[in-house]
Amino acid sequence: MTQHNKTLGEFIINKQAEFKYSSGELSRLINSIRLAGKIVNHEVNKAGLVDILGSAGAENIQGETQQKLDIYANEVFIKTLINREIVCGIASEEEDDFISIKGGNKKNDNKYVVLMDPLDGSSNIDVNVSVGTIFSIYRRVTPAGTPVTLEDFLQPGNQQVAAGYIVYGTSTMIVYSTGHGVNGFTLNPAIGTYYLSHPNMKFPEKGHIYSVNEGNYVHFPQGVKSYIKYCQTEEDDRPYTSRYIGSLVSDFHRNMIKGGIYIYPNTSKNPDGKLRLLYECNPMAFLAERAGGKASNGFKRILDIKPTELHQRVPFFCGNEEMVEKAEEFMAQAEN
Ligand code: P6P
Repeated sequence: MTQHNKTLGEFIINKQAEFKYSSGELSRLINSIRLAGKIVNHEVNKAGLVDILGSAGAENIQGETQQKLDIYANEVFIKTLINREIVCGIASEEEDDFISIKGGNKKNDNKYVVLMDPLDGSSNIDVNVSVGTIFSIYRRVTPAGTPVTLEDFLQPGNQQVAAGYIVYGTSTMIVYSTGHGVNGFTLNPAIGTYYLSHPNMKFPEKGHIYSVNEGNYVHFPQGVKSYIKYCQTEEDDRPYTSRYIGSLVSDFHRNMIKGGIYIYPNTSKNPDGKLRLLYECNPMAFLAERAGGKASNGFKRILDIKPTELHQRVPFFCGNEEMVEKAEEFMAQAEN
């Protein structure tokens, strides 16, 4: 990557010029996520060296033992967003309830709410496997100047104004969309600057990778079992390759670049699936569709699901449009 690539800051300024009515708040919001990502990246990259590993003992609302980096990342993103006085509300996987935020003038007159999974895949931290931050941005729907309510967070994913992720991997990247195309920026840690490295990201026409935790096979619905057998059958361009990192951001990122499908279905253990609709599935579905892919719960477009709870879970099928549609075919057949 040559250093004359556009920086994220230059890209945001250019993009803002395209939105002539933009107040610049969304740009400032993306910028604050950029900063928080750099701070978290610094800790994630040295996690093996300092005593920040291992569980902090507390449990989050998901009943999962929180890794110390989970808590740290959550605090960094919340503090950065509050300090920049850009959002009027935040919901996080690590927070039982949403947070209402007053602006500098002690009023709730900012217009955006952010939903996030501050450190997805955190169970991989101790084994040095890449993890990520996922974020989703909406305009508030309740009156400006009043405290946000749950209604501002329970919007369908088709109302998102922006979404993205930061992947803390062999290199740190921020990948996001404000609705027109998906762009990836790679951090040059030596100077703390993100450079446009993956412009206009699109799923390849064909995908040959399927990502699912086959250890749960016996608990899968019949449609998923049939689709997995289809992927493994020697016919046409199959068998496909199985790749599953156990970190949604990493599996999604690889599949968007190389072509593939990620599935986390409902199982007898997790009857609604494991992934959370608001701050995992909706933002990834927003990106997938703008990269020419598809995302559903096996039957219905993820972005059209009307949320009913902050931490609700949904089955998740996401990736190449052709692969998701084939999986949906098997799901429909199994229903009939
Ligand atoms: P399992 C991480 O906890 C996560 O939410 C996703 O990032 C990941 O794809 C999935 O859960 C892994 O779950 O049950 O296969 O370990």
